[in-house]
Amino acid sequence: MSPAREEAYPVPDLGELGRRARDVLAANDLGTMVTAAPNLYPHMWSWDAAFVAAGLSTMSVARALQELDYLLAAQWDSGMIPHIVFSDVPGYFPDVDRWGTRGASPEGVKSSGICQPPVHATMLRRIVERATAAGGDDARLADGFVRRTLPHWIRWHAWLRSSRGGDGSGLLTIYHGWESGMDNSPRFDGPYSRVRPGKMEPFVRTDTLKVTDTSQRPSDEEYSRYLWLVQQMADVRFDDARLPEVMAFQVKDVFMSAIFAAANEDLAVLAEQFGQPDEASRLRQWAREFSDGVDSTVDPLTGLARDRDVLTGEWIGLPTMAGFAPLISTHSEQLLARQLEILEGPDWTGDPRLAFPLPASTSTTFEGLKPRQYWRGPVWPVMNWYLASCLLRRGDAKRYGQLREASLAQLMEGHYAEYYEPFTGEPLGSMDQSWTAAVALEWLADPGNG
Ligand code: 9WN
Repeated sequence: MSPAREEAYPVPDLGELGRRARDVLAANDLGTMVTAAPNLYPHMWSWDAAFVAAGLSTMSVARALQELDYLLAAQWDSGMIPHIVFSDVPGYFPDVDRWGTRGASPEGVKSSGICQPPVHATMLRRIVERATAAGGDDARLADGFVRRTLPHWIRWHAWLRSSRGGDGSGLLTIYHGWESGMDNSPRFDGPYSRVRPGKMEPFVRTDTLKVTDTSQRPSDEEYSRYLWLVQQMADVRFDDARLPEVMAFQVKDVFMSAIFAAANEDLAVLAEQFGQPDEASRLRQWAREFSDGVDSTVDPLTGLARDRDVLTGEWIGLPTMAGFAPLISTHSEQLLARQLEILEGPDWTGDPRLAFPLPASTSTTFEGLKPRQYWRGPVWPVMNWYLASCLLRRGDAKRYGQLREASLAQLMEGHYAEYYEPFTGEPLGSMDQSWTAAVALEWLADPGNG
């Protein structure tokens, strides 16, 4: 790090950061679930819940497992884990009625009808390791939890593999940008441009009542496409088999596929530990299949991984964070080295204009960069922690340590914001985002030096 950078980094007050993170999670906790954020997202989101559970486990393994249990209770008969489990708090749109999932979801479950990236098994493995190291009640609880829930996590992975990745490409298909978790990323501009909303119920958004600077959120036109896709699914009663025929948006999501590859590996470790060697070997096969699938998308010119529009067959090779999918899942040392070089180069963390040397959601030199708008440029703390934790798993304590230092310095500004402006470090979106607080606790709990 340059001397100027060095100076810009105050030594973080870890105690204060940790206390604030705990306060955010406690305040967002409804008792049954930790909502993704107060006001803006008053429900449980699938991948948020997994990150939140990891953060919670630094304080209470029991509370962390309860969070995962609550999510699992909403699992559909097909094996899908829905992207939202609704609380009774009003004020989020689209709500369960607009989703039209009643009858398709299990009796008594109030959920959306799509999924999100499968980070759960990876977070569960983390929690189990933490609990095992602590011993005593924590270890016993985690042991019982894995024994009881392993079949459900395996069913989730089996559903992803068969319903979304059964074509042998080693890549998962998404039918809505919300499934990627990176809703309005420029990755999806091409596919969305071909979604032509038909006749549907009028709607009133609630997000822009809460984040009143509308430049930070997707546009109304984007929302009408999001809602049209929900309607297309509801029209076929969320029948997985019919989605390929009817959906106007179908993308092979490379980042989600990499997450799936890593999660299969983690679930295989748990299956092995818990006496299920046959399941472990099936999961390892999927891990390999999807890690190869991700590698196969890399553009030899840019070195970045690409999505693919299923309906047109076109590659989507924009410089977004998804291009670094191989950092999560590749077995190729050569590809890993190339990706790290790009990551640390002038288009990403090496851009001297950055407030902190952290990867943004798109390259900072991308012509379509919108530094304040959601997934079109801001820095997302949760993504940085996830990528860093993947590097640490590979034994790269040095880079983990650098990302940790920069991430903690970023969070010193006093909020746990959903996302940050890359050049000024201004907090944006929700100011009390649960997963941001959760990953702060993870950074604090794990200095990464073993
Ligand atoms: C739609 C909850 C979720 C995250 C997503 C993020 C955002 C929802 C929204 O908030 O999406 O699912 O209403 O904008 O894009 O990654 O899980 O934090």
